[in-house]
Amino acid sequence: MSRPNYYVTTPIYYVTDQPHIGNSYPTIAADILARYHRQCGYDVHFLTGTDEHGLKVQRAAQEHGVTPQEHADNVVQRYHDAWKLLNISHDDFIRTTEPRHERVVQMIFKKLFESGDLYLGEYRGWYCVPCETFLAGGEEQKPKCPDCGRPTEWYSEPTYFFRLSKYQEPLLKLYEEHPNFVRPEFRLNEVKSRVREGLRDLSVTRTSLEWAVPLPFDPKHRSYVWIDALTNYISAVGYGADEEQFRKRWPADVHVVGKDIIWFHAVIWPALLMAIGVEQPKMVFAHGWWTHNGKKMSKSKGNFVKPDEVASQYGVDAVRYFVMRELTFGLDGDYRDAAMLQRYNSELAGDLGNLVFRTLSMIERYFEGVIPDPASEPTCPLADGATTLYADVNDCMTSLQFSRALERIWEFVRRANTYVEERKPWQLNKEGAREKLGATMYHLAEAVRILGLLIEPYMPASAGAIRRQLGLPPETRPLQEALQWGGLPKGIRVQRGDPLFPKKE
Ligand code: ME8
Repeated sequence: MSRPNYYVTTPIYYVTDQPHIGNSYPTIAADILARYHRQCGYDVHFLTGTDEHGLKVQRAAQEHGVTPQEHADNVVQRYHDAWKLLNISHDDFIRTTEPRHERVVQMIFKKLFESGDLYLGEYRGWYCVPCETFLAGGEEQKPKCPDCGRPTEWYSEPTYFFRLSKYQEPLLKLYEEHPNFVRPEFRLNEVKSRVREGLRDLSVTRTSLEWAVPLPFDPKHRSYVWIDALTNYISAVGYGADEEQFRKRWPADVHVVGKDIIWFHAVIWPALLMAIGVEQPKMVFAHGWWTHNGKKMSKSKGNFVKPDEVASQYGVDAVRYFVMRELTFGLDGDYRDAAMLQRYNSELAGDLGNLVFRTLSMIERYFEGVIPDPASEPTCPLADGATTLYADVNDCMTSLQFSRALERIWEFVRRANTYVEERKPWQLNKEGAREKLGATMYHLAEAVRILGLLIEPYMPASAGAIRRQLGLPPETRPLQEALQWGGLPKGIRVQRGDPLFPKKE
């Protein structure tokens, strides 16, 4: 039987920026979705990449005295290094300067032109270079960019327009028929009300831009960076080149994006797909924005939270855990150094680390490291908890409620720690109640095994350490089956390691 497919994407990051906690956030979220779906038996395709064209890159390269391609080649390496450090398991990394991508951008422009959805006109207006967005308003207005507040530049030149106005009704129908298309719901409502106000045709080419994909039928004109960028989601999976791969992968299950780029993904992208006759992705999920100790992160303030710096202090898994646990995915929040330390010490070192360490220590102490037979008590109160846990976690994962999933998993961690206090293995040992002690230790080890599986998408390295300490081979069964209570074989030898999360000051 063939496995179901799952295709998840991140935004492709500008090579004018570099990795920080903000752009690591959607990447970690997408990684968790990819890992979870692999665990559940899906054939997963996880795409990330870099956005390498546009005026911003052209200018950054000039400043550094290199060609735009050289500039992109330098910066892309920082993303590769960061994703490696953060244990990101992408299946593909697309760069918009690759021929496999540029070909598709050109093909799309040709298609749009032939169908009449692209026409030549005159663009006059204001352009925000850092945000790569065009603004309405006459020449006398000199508007500031509504997103970043910086001054804009005046442009006037012939341009091709994409007939976005034609898609107002079809888009509203799409949102009506597929309310999951944009999540969270409040973002969908914002998008709907803006679309209801009306859509203007979109200027999608520039003659003044050198560092962009030329139109095949009019090469003086080059692609506006957003049409180029959005196309990555289909060019990377064979659109127009490998029909079999494209049919297998598309539509995407979820595009994870920041709230700043929801308009492009919830309006322009679906309109473009309608225009070229391609099926819509199933979901665009917009996450919120991080500040740092209450302040917006920016180059001028130099206050970016750097994942490598936090990881060198707490470990990679703790970074992944913290960003997913701290914020409700979809809402804004603040990265506070004190909150990181607090969650690390109480939830990772105190709750989970302690449970794993004491369980394995007691099995070594009381049973020479061999998992005992639970025959005298084949079930225990933890078993019921584990059954409902899977259903809850699965609901959370399919609706991208990462923080809630972790909260549920930690209820189980705490329940298992309470079980230790209730059963008092040290006392059972003193009393010589071997069977009861054996059952207790088996059930605790089983709880640890199950926790290892459930935290795997979030903290893959710690999950691997738990599995190895329990003496288990890599899990090959689909998650739901692997989570069945009693899956831990008796008689295997455990090997306690160092504490997973040593306490920090
Ligand atoms: O917009 N908090 O690329 P980009 C949370 N190339 N998320 C943040 C963040 C913060 N402080 N800062 C950045 C682009 N992000 C385009 C995308 S997609 C076809 C093209 C995240 O390098 C957030 O997800 O500016 C945002 O959408 C993404 O980084 C933008 O990265």
